Amino acid sequence: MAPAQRSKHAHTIVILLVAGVALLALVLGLGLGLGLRNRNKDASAASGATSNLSSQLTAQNGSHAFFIRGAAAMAKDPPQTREYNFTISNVRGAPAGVEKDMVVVNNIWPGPTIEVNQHDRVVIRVMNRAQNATAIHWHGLYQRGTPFYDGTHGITQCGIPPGQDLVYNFTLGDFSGTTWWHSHYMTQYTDGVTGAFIVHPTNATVSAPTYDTDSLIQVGDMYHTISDKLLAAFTSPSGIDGTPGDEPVPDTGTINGMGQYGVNGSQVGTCYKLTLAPNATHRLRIINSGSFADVRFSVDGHPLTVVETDGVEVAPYVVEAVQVSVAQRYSVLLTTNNTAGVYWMRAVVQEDMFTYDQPGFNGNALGVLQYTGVDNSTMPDPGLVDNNPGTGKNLTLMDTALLRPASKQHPPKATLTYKITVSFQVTADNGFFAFINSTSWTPLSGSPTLFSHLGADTVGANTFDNSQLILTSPNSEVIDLIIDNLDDGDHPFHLHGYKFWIMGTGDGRYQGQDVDDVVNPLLRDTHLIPSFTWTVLRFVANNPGAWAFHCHISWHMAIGLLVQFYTMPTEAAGLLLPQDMVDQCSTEGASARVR
Ligand SMILES: *[C@@H]1O[C@H](CO)[C@@H](O)[C@H](O)[C@H]1NC(C)=O
Ligand SMILES: *[C@@H]1O[C@H](CO)[C@@H](O)[C@H](O)[C@H]1NC(C)=O
Ligand SMILES: *[C@@H]1O[C@H](CO)[C@@H](O)[C@H](O)[C@H]1NC(C)=O
Ligand SMILES: *[C@@H]1O[C@H](CO)[C@@H](O)[C@H](O)[C@H]1NC(C)=O
Ligand SMILES: *[C@@H]1O[C@H](CO)[C@@H](O)[C@H](O)[C@H]1NC(C)=O
Ligand SMILES: *[C@@H]1O[C@H](CO)[C@@H](O)[C@H](O)[C@H]1NC(C)=O
Ligand SMILES: *[C@@H]1O[C@H](CO)[C@@H](O)[C@H](O)[C@H]1NC(C)=O
Ligand SMILES: *[C@@H]1O[C@H](CO)[C@@H](O)[C@H](O)[C@H]1NC(C)=O
Ligand SMILES: *[C@@H]1O[C@H](CO)[C@@H](O)[C@H](O)[C@H]1NC(C)=O
Ligand SMILES: *[C@@H]1O[C@H](CO)[C@@H](O)[C@H](O)[C@H]1NC(C)=O
Ligand SMILES: *[C@@H]1O[C@H](CO)[C@@H](O)[C@H](O)[C@H]1NC(C)=O
Ligand SMILES: *[C@@H]1O[C@H](CO)[C@@H](O)[C@H](O)[C@H]1NC(C)=O
Ligand SMILES: [Cu+2]
Repeated sequence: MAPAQRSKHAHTIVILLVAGVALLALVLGLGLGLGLRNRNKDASAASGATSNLSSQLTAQNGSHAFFIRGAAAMAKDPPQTREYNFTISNVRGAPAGVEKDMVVVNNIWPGPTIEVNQHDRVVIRVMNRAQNATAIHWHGLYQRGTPFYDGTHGITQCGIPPGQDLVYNFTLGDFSGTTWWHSHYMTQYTDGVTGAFIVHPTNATVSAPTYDTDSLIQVGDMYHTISDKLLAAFTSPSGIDGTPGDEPVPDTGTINGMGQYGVNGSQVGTCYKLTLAPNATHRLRIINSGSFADVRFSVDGHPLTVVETDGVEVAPYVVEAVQVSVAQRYSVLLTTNNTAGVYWMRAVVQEDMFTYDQPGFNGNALGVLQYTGVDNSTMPDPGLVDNNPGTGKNLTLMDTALLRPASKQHPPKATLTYKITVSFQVTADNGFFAFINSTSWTPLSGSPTLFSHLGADTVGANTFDNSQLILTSPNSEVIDLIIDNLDDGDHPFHLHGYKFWIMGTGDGRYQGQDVDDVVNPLLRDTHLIPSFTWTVLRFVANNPGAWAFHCHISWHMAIGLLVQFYTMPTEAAGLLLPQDMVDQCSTEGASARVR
């Protein structure tokens, strides 16, 4: 829900930044390897489990923490099991200079990067030392044979209760490319439970891009307030700003956990600095791990060649800026063929969906691309900070409709069609909820779909408990999912367990248009469905399990914008559930709805 109305804050930032730049340059020049988090000067430890992030947070190695080993180095590793320990806790942090409550993994944000080869086994021990329950979703991975490790609270598991652990243990199957992991428990990921997940292909295709370095660019909007409070305000009868349904507007944006914010006339925060060798080709893996807004990423003076979307290699497509919706990923190649120097890197939070002015909002997150050998204290021209892509004169924005898989796609004909509608409504009790048809999803406490087998026996579309709309298909059906977005907002929809082909889109409602003649449609796992449009997505439903299809905007999912597919339920029911997961359901209890 988002009446279009642009707010105008961008210009206030210019003056503020200059001071910040000087400070930043000093800090980086000292070689503290931080760039990472701005240490809070007067951290006031809040209640209970909340601790002092400035003392807890371990600095990753400056910008180099976001370089990954890369495919060539990883190819030398034999197939293996890769183990990770994730400790979740409540902390105070100041990623963009302003202290806030966070929930993070291993005291860092973005959280630890998982980098593996395609056929490796991954074992992640999640130790929940936070105040609330959690569940970690490995976005975009198929979990074939292990749907119970998909990490979706209410669908594939009960939450991991505070104080308890859960080991996720799975192999990668067919997925390779750029993805991420995040909490799938309420709106918890908004508070910082996010990180990158990179899978290198073991059988590289002819079309595979070649590059000299490989690094991560995790971007997103960011809120200074803990998500619970924002959600409560959002769902209150009067809404967060007096209008029910107006989503919380973020405060700022970040690049790899760093951003800037203007406070009382001076800029606080740090810039992420990426140092790259000249005359080389560099792969940047852009991930929008934010909660609400699209982010437009660009690097001054450097065109970007898009080569991957959500783990799918695409035909090279040169743009000045890449627009990334929440939960989407793109790999781009950047050639350092400009004059050796320093350039602004920009992650501009898009304001199209914002419905009110957020005082102090700074959506123009800046980072620095520096050529190796250039003096570390050099900063790009402050006079250029307001040169946002899209407002410049000759910038070419990426048009997602022009993205084409490098390996030509021939989707099979659909054998089963489901149609759903997306809408938002104020209910009789003055609540504001999101609906798929007439169902607004809410997790059933202690009873996730995959464990209760809700809907497993009833092929077709069925609603249970007034809150669970479950679309069940018995065999390897080829499903066309037709979505009519009746809302005035855009929604980045994500399907768990699969990728889908984008068969067709158009204005208004779907009227029976033929979508079978599309040539080489894009395949991905997260797709932005614009306001008042229809979309047809197709997938081969051959992965046993219960899979969420939902809007990835944190606020929208939390108020119910989710439908479930139960595919090959007989096979799913035949899988042995890990006993510790079953036990955690009795801890969660079946007493009350979570919402
Ligand atoms: C937080 O940690 C820093 C560094 O150890 C310390 O200087 C500061 O006093 C601590 N603040 C609180 C409120 O504990
Ligand atoms: C970080 O730097 C330290 C000290 O220079 C080094 O021992 C460590 O291996 C580095 N870690 C990473 C992830 O690069
Ligand atoms: C994870 O933690 C366990 C228990 O503390 C430890 O034995 C193990 O070595 C750790 N694994 C990794 C990969 O850090
Ligand atoms: C998380 O825990 C805190 C403290 O117990 C509580 O106030 C809050 O409502 C909880 N949030 C959720 C989403 O359960
Ligand atoms: C992970 O699963 C494999 C295959 O079932 C099993 O052999 C291994 O012991 C498991 N590892 C852990 C840590 O549970
Ligand atoms: C590797 O990919 C090629 C081309 O896609 C395919 O023909 C071959 O079977 C694959 N090999 C393996 C071991 O997967
Ligand atoms: C900014 O100014 C306001 C009003 O004077 C004050 O309440 C607030 O504490 C100041 N914030 C900072 C970070 O100095
Ligand atoms: C630099 O490389 C890009 C390809 O990434 C190309 O489009 C551009 O024209 C080159 N610029 C110069 C100055 O050679
Ligand atoms: C890149 O290569 C060109 C041609 O070899 C050379 O003139 C230029 O100085 C190099 N640029 C940098 C930054 O090293
Ligand atoms: C810049 O900083 C890096 C490490 O932070 C250091 O290795 C390098 O020598 C410095 N370069 C210059 C030109 O100061
Ligand atoms: C287009 O971009 C080039 C360099 O990227 C710049 O020199 C030129 O002024 C721009 N043209 C316009 C009309 O903005
Ligand atoms: C949802 O509603 C539409 C329009 O009323 C209807 O055509 C469709 O069959 C419904 N879908 C499901 C899954 O019930
Ligand atoms: Cu949405």
